[in-house]
Amino acid sequence: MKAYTLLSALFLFLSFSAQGQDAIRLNQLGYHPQAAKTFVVAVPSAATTFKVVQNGTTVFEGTLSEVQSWEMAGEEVRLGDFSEVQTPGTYTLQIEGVGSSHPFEISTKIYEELLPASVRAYYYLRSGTSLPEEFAGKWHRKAGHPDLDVPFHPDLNRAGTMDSPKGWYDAGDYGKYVVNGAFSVGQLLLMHERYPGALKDGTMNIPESGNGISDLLDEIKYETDWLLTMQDDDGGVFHKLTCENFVGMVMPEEANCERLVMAKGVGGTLDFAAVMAKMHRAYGTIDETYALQCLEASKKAWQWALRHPQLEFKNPKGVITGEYGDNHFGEEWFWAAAELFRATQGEEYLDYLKAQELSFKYSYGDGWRKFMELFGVFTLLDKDSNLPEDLRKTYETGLVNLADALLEKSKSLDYHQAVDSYQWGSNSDIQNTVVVMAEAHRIQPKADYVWATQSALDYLLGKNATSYSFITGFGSKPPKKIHHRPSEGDGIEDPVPGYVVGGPNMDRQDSQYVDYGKDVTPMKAWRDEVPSFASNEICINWNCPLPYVIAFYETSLQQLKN
Ligand code: 9MR
Repeated sequence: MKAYTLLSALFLFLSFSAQGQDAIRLNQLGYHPQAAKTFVVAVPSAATTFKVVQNGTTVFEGTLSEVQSWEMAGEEVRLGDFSEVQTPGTYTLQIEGVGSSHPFEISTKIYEELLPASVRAYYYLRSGTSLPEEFAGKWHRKAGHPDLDVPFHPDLNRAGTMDSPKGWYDAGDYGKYVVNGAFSVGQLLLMHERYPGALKDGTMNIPESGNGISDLLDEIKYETDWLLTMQDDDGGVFHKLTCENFVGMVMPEEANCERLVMAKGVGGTLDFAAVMAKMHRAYGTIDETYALQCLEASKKAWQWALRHPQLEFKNPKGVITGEYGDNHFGEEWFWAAAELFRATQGEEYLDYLKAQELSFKYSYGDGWRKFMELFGVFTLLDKDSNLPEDLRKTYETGLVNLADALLEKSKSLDYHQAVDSYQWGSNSDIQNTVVVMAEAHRIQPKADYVWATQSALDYLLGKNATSYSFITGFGSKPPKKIHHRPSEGDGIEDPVPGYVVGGPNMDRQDSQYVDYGKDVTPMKAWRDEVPSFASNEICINWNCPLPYVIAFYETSLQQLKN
């Protein structure tokens, strides 16, 4: 009887603390001492106050806001702020009738591990190589997909085969797609340009660590080496290398469906042109031969695009792996012209830029199709880009206006994110809205851009409508059941760390396999379930803003302090 009473008391205690941990939404990693420290209580009790507690002692008492109704989240919430607490240490929040939050840190080292992990995540996606334990820890694995002698899809009517080794797997699947590979390389190179010292040699424990070159650049080169193989002799770039269909949730070496090289398209070719010109700049002083090879490849791709300005890639009949399809190439033309102009100062590229009118709109969903126009702007607004003054003014105004519009939006929307449409990969939209603000900050610094960036990080790490951290291996309640073949196939409980999952997706294209419940709201349309390819997959273009966002946040927070 006694044991029974004790057990039920323990059960009550555990469910009470689980309730508090689910209801109190905060950054599960914690906060920098001088950060804005805000949280949300999603099951408002009558309580109007909260406590910050350390080792059983209350160090701060604060007042909760009035109840607010958040429609996209589908919640009644109260908000709290304990920015005044600045002493490093481990704390919890406590609210009467609700319970206790996850423990969190106040520390200057909050993002110390996540920054390199967000790029090491690409190492784990390397195709065509084994991942030895020395680098991959418990997620070590055999090599898969050497991608030598790969045949062409029958629609190409082309005899022979092609060698196309290396590169990263795109996502939870084992395909390699030029559009998304180039997009991700472009954003990682932006990180390298802005914060060249953030991931220097030796910071990521990858096989190239110790070679005297930034680990970030080494990881990027694993992908650009592959991208270069995808260029045909005429300059056009094959769109993808995948099987016709997706395989089961098995390890790379067991995923043995026939891989095929698919047709060329102008979208992928222009993305390729853009990143090769960017890589040329990044590698100029490191490896001149490689840098020149990249520039030549870029120019050749541009010339091919001029000859095929409308050639759209479409999945051949019977192929259902990712399409990365597009039929509007304005953004890709602009990005390629911007990078080629920056790399060569060529008049023909400048003429092209002059003729373009940009929209300066943020389009939600499918960032890999739409965001590159802004990549072009970011590149052109660097001081040494030699951009004519009138164009510079136009781009600066467009960018700052867009950033301010997003900032305003973020103040009024649920969980203070500048996103009003939660689509496939919404966690990348959350990040890219603040990338826009971070780039605007270079022109017109504003503390609010920094706080919005922190708010995006808070969201990704637990201050959101699901109460989960959206990054594998980080936070007290991270996703465990991601749609990622090696994480499922390796038999190891913890998924491979450092991945941002797709996030809430109101379109729920996987609802045939996943029960989202009745009347699920946009910000809750996420499930930690392996079959949820539309909300819980991981993908190279969703991780690439993260190192930049962290580096921007940390650097500018430091500047605010000084
Ligand atoms: O991220 C892509 C998303 O924007 C598209 O709406 C979706 C459907 O076309 O495809 C997503 O990309 C997937 C790709 O097609 C195949 N590899 C996994 C990608 C992430 O889910």
